[in-house]
Amino acid sequence: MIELHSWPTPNGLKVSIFLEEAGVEHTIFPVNIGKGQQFDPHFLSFSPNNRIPAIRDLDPPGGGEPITVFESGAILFYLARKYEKFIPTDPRGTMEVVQWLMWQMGGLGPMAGQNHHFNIYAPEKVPYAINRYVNETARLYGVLDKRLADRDYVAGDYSIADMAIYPWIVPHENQKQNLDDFPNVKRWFAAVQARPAVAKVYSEKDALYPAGEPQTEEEKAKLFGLKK
Ligand SMILES: N[C@@H](CCC(=O)N[C@@H](CS)C(=O)NCC(=O)O)C(=O)O
Repeated sequence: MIELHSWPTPNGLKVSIFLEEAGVEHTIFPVNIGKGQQFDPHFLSFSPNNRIPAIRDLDPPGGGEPITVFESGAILFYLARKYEKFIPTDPRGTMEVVQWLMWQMGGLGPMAGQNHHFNIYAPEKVPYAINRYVNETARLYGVLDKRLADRDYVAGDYSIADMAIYPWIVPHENQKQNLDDFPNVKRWFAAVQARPAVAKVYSEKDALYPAGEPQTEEEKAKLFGLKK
């Protein structure tokens, strides 16, 4: 049994996509990051960066104590290896997937995340920051578009690299990106979106993660690191 400690953000949903695609039995433990639940001592004991998602594998390969994993890319890699799905086993194929997984983790995720922050959440509009992150997001979409020019998926067959990237393309409008400018990304996006497992994750997320009470100003300040 896999425990998924998560919230329906791009980094959280990529793990849900894997679990759904692979048909892995799991239990969701919502961690409402708007309400500060990422600072709960139990969650921090296996997710020391106070960020979702994290997993606990109660039946780890080889037995013994549960294996815990934080960082969504590491989680996808762990699950893909454990269930031998959505990552090739040969070194060349493995590294094709890992490179693009790392590209998402180190590039697209952080840049699009800052793009969201300065476009949507920042209390003041800072044109320099908005332009920087919108332009960098566009550059990364261009890299992805080029990569997809002569292949259906990012790294050979549909893999954990596609699962990691897709949730970060879903909010393209918030990121001030037009998919018509990236025709290969647009085609790929439609193909991933049409997968039954992906559609299921997105249609069920609101019911699985109840929003609860509205966020207070204090909780908001804590989430954005303005208050300890
Ligand atoms: N590199 C991390 C990033 C995780 C991350 O930033 N998670 C966000 C939600 S998408 C979070 O938990 N934020 C809570 C906070 O900032 O306190 C990963 O991919 O797992």
